[in-house]
Amino acid sequence: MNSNFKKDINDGLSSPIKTLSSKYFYDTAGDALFVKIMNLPEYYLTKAEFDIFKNQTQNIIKSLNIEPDTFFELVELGAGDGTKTKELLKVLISENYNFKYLPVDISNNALDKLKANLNTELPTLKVSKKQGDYFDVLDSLKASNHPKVVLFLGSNIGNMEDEQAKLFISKLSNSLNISDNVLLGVDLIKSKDIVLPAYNDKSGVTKAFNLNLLNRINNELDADFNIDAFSHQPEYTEKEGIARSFIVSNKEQEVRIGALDKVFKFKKDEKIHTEISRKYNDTILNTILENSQLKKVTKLLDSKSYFADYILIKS
Ligand code: AVI
Repeated sequence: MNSNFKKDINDGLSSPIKTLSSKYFYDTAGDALFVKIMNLPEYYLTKAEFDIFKNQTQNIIKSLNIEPDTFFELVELGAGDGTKTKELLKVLISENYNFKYLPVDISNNALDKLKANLNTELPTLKVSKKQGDYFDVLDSLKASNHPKVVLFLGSNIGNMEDEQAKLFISKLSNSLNISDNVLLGVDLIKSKDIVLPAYNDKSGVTKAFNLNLLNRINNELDADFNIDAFSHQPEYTEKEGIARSFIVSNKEQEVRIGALDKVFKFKKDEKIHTEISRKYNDTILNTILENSQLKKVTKLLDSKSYFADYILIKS
């Protein structure tokens, strides 16, 4: 990780338009800040998807190609703390479905916590954790021929550029067998007055989450970023349907990164692009699915129609 991290930081800060990848947000401090984000009043995404999982569990189950007597694997990519999934797991257990839950996450720490929590709350559930990057884990799905349901929730796909999302979906599709399902959770395009506060909360947690990337570079690559000399700047246009986060330099300054033995110059107001959070509608989803064998079965919405869980089938 460290050598990739070092190379990516060097490439991103050396390019004429500076960028840093949002995949590096999630160190221990970043994980904890993201948990706080999910509980913020402005961050509607988690609450909206929880509403679908809590109130439409039967609709989810009906739309999946599963039978109580046929064993299947329930794989979750980027499982996190499993709060939403537990609503589904509880009902599947109470209805005697024969399945195993396979949470996948980049963080072993998050997986251990989830497994311990599930052992206590749902002691009869069979759980097998897999640690890794989801792109890499997809290949290992092919190893078993059991029917599968793959959960990819939380609008995690929104943090990919469209080309990358297409590639990911076709790789996911190729790793599945005919009739397997995918449950894809996406945030929907809506007005700026709802989306922008979710990325610019009053209490400053999202600001700390974005700027934590500079802390991480300081800690892991021996850099001397002065965090107070940079600001958090989120942007969103409803027309495009993409929220973008930037770190902006408050003044002309130089930062030394010891591990690269290099000094980077920042102009006053120069931006570093850190994240995209793409919002979806049916047309955009169709484009992403275009070159895959995944077809839409159902679309489930929360009570405010802010968020959608699409159920897809490989055909
Ligand atoms: C993880 N991901 C879907 C979040 C999002 O909404 O794009 C990450 C996040 N970034 C700022 N706030 C939350």
